Amino acid sequence: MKIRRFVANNMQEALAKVKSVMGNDAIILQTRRFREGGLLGLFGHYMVEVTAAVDEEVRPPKPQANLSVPPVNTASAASKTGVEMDVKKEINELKALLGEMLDGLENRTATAVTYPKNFQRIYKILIENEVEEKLARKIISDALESITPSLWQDYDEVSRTVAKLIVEHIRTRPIVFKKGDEKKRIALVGPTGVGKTTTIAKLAAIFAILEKKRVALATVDTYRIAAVDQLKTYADIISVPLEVAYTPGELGDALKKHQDKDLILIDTAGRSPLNELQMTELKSFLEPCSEVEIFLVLGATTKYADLMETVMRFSQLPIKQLVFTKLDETQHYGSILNIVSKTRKAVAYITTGQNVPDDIEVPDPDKIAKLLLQVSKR
Ligand SMILES: Nc1nc2c(ncn2[C@@H]2O[C@H](COP(=O)(O)OP(=O)(O)OP(=O)(O)O)[C@@H](O)[C@H]2O)c(=O)[nH]1
Ligand SMILES: [Mg+2]
Repeated sequence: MKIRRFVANNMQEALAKVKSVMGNDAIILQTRRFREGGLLGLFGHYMVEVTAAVDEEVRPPKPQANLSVPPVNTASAASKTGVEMDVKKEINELKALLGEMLDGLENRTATAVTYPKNFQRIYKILIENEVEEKLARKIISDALESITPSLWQDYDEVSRTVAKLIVEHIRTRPIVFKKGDEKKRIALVGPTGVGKTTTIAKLAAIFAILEKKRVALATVDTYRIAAVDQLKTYADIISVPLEVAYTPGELGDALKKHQDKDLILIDTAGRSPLNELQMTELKSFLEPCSEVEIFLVLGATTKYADLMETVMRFSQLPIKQLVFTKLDETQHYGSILNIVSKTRKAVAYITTGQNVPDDIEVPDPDKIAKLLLQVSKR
């Protein structure tokens, strides 16, 4: 880790210097305002000092053409004294800085960085809510940059700004019929047991009953009798047809048979993202159907690393949107933010329980941001 201090006339200038020398990954460790010039500390003007750090392997500082130091003329007593004083001053400043940083270290809990108070508090909440460390730092650094230092003491202002930055990461795109004659074919894919079939039942009920669309269901999950039965039960209750496709050809036939329908929802068998054979088979069903949009269903309770692995494996398919299930089973919504910011995919729906059709919502980015800024009840 490389640590450097930057002095400038104002915060914007100082942060611009940090960015240009240390890059976007730099972390602000410390900021301070001090009076320079004047007499006995009076009548000077304020300067801003920012101490920033960056992982050396991330981006080494660019060589600065104008930073070459003129050779010191050791023969000149006057200039030697000047240099000595400068060095002493520098050492004293570094000592003071080190002291402050060590204080910060003692106050630290699980976090590795110290930001100004309110930012540090919010950073900690984000980490507790399982926002990935790098993303949390980026959000906090962006917030530091966009709030004028005079408002840094205002917790609500900092929290509002961070919420706005979080919201920018979350795009939502539910199923919407823009034109009257628009047709949608949607397949839900995802790991075993995340809630694909239940979500299909919820969507079928909403569109068939509430939105009065013509809906059909199809399933390619034919490995277990129970899987077909589960969907058949929902299809009967909602009064929509269900097609069971044992081969890719049969899925094509089912889509053709129901070409008059506004919406066809296709259920698939839970696939272990680690099983290549299962993935290849799933691909063989969906690849020939170019009109089918694929939604990847992810459990909000799944560990971030496993979610990333799942997203990576399922990227063999053209994933259009994401669905997050089981939000009712977690208080830590960080993984949603982590995944959407990494994949840049929109979220179509979130589900919040087992009740069909009630427990499904179009995500509200403001609500997610608010939840992410709440102190965990754990
Ligand atoms: N708490 C909670 N449970 C849910 C939610 N969605 C689905 N479930 C439950 O999760 C379990 C599995 O749901 P399914 O819909 O069968 O999951 P699936 O992805 O189709 O499973 P496979 O077909 O076996 O891969 C069931 O007990 C559902 O009731 C949700 O939002 N919250
Ligand atoms: Mg299922």
